[in-house]
Amino acid sequence: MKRAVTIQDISCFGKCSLTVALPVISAMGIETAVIPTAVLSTHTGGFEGYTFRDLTGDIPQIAAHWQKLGLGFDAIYTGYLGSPAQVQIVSDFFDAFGRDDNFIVVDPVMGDAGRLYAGFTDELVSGMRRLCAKADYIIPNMTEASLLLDIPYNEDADEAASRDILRRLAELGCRYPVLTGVRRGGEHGALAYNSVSGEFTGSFCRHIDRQLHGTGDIFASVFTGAVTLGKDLGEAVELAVRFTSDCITATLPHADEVWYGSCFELCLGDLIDCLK
Ligand code: PXL
Repeated sequence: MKRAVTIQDISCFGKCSLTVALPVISAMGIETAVIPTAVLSTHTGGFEGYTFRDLTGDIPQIAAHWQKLGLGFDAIYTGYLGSPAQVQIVSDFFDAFGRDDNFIVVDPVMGDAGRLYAGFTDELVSGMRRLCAKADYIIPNMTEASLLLDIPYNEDADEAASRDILRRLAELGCRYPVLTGVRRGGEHGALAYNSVSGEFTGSFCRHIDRQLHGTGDIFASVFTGAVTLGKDLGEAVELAVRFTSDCITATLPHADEVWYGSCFELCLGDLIDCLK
């Protein structure tokens, strides 16, 4: 059985980060270890007065125990990280657990729709840039790509502009950048760049004009699971685009009740079926 570890916060209510990554990657038949980086009462996107317990100090202790046990992982996948100090500790985790025969996915969770998430600073952005340099795959959305590259946010970036962004993302030091939120006519999807072969690969589906929380985490979780299972870059992007789109579609009838996240649970059965 393949084994992944995902490192991100647990938002107790509101579907994102670990409450998405753990069920999605597990459903793909992959053992999924977790390191919760913080416990929040809710995610930070739209809820007032959320609590935030920082678990940064626990991460090196967890890592040290795992090293003593001789544990290893086929995939290491990081998402939302709450502070620059945490980014450095995760970077140390990569040094300790990264191997030639495993891979690292960094989803540089920092913002959406042209804005940084609450509480994030320039220092976090530069830490995330350094973390991306250590990853095999990075999965920024357009907002995060513009922060990483220090360029203006371009909501309407077309395929040609997206290719240019991907080439520049690879120059940060990551071989396989994947850009989400790419527009192509009336479609929406993701474009990936294999900087080793120079090839681009993308997947698109009908654009649904609906901003939902946690869709980036759904995409990154399915993508990580797919690569862990041996899918190639194009197949992983295709599966992640299709599943994320299915989750958004499944949420539309419930949209008033679930503005805090998508109904991905309704689609897990199909994800399992399509991997059989
Ligand atoms: O979905 C990304 C995410 C993860 N974790 C927390 C968040 C967000 C987005 O807002 O607030 C705590």
